[in-house]
Amino acid sequence: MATEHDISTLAALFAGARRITCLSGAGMSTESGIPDYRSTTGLYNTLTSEEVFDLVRFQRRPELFYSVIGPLYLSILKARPNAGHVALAQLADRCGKDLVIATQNIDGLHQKAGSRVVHEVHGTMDTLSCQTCGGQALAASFLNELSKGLVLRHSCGGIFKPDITFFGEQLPAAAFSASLDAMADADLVLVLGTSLRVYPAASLPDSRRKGCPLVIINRTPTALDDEANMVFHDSIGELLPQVLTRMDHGVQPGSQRG
Ligand code: CNA
Repeated sequence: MATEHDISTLAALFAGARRITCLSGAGMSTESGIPDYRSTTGLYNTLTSEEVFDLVRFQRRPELFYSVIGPLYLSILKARPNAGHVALAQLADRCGKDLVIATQNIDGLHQKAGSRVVHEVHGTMDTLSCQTCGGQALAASFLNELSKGLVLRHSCGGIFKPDITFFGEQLPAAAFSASLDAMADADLVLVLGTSLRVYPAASLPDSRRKGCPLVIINRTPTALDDEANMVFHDSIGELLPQVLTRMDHGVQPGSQRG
């Protein structure tokens, strides 16, 4: 658990930064009711395994993807941002920070919380592309089919694939390159709710400048913990709002090592 002193130190680090770049992962959204992959309650330990997001398997047997993921997809489309998403958005709006978010999440919740600069390095669930004609559609137009776990099809008869990055696909190049630039420009890097096990996204914080402070908030340890200035094995939705409140009460900018 973060102590009062930890919260003050983190608030001072935030207050002293101008350009904050954040890498977020599935743990950012568990408090919105969306399971992550690798926690004990995550998808890989409850519903399915990595192969459901394998591109070749999807192309051969799309029904295996939609029957498992369809109902979950529906709940993600309906999910609301949690206190962590809101606090992060307020770092820009209320605290005037130049905030860039590189997210591995495909749920759109950073944007729904009001964050304006969000690079979706694993794509988005909001849109679908036809594998035959390339036509696009909004996933929200298929709520009924998703709830029944049916394969989504374009009017041409082709199968729709969600615009998320499957294993075996390239990451969206523009989003990844913008994320690399934002890491290199940052004077504070935050890593929030990611096991840092999926590459190349997990390597993004390596592009930060030498000496740029790194803060990790993740319930379980990550491979970057040893490099970080501050590490919190806590809930993002509980910790971040406390840090914002501490900033509101006024902290002296500083960058103590925690
Ligand atoms: P992951 O490997 O499941 O890791 C999530 C991490 O978050 C774990 O280490 C948890 O300990 C931690 N965690 C969970 N809840 C919290 C919390 N409330 N506060 C702090 N830490 C928490 O997921 P990654 O994001 O690292 O893996 C990348 C994958 C997951 C990407 O390809 C995503 O597309 C994919 N994913 C996204 C979503 C989503 O968009 N919401 C959901 C599930 C998976």
